[in-house]
Amino acid sequence: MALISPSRRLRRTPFSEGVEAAGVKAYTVYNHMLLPTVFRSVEEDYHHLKSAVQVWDVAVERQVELRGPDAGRLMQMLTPRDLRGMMPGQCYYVPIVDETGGMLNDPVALKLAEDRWWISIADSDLLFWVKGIAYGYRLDVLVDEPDISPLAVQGPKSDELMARVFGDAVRDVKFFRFGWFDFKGRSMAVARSGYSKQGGFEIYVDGADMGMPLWNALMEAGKDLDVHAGCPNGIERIEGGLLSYGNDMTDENTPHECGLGRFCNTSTAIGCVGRDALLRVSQEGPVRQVRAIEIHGDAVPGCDRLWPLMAGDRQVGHVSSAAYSPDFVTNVGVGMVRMTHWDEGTELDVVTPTGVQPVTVKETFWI
Ligand code: THG
Repeated sequence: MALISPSRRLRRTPFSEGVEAAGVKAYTVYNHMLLPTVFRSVEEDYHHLKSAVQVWDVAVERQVELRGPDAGRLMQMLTPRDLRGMMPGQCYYVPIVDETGGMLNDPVALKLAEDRWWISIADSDLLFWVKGIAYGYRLDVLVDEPDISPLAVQGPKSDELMARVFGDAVRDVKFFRFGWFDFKGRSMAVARSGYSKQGGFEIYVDGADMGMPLWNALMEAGKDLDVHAGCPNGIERIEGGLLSYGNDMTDENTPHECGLGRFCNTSTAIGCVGRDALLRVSQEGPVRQVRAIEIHGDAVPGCDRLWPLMAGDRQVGHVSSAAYSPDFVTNVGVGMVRMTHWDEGTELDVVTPTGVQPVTVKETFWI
């Protein structure tokens, strides 16, 4: 593939210098920013993520900040997940839908205070939608993108590394909770979360000037833990069933089709956009849904377009992400499958650019 020309529109991050020094081999574009995808090789990165600890530049997880008296009301307008029980210090995975119930983003929301929230977004320009709703409803709330850049620490040795830099108290942070921790005199939110199933933290680095000092401190403190620069891993995240907005779902899909019905409380999320549309789908249920797809045979190429799923000569869905898994010794995939063919064990064929391969539909992902 040709190179991407650098320019101001393709934003660097506060950690880009460290990422380059670590020998990044490939990037993707996410929220108009560079997101590393490979350091040593996708497979080497995968084994290392599962056995050691990695530091990830996930500054592309931009924050949409809501601040002011109507912040809570606006947040509840944005998502069908009921936020009434959410306390400051909690993170919620929240589907964001449009007026038709179509997915606009699948961020992590952080409640900092009753009147202050961060929405840690996936790859779509959610800021415009949020500003539009705030303005259209004349809400008393400020909506902007603050100078906050998440840095993830992921892998089985994350607790040890984080304790060395932030102190032992960081070990007590529970899954999808965050606390405030000091780094060089700056207070930062540190959550137990991240886009892998290997455990770890996300540090919401406050101020671009703190990027490289924190990156370097983590690399220095973790030398004997074999810390290395890493990034969301394309194999591991499929094994774990972590969905990728724009790849595995778009605004053509409802949360229920994405398997995110458990994060929707359509009857109690009063005032949320898309509620009427979702009330219908939550009662009737979706007619197609995300499934784990095991692809038999040779290692598949990268998936950069939808691959049709066929039952004989009838298309019954598609595969949207796939990779060869060294640990499960098979190809793992994410697909969207029609109700008639979504049961565990259903055998279908997938049409990849390199040929037709048999697949099995699975009820659950690998990890
Ligand atoms: N962390 C933060 N922001 C993010 C991501 C992240 N923004 C972009 C992208 N990732 C958003 N998508 C996801 C997808 C899955 C999860 C988080 C964000 C996730 N899911 C867990 C799971 O499915 O096992 C837990 C969900 C739960 O039980 O609440 O973590 O990674 N800051």
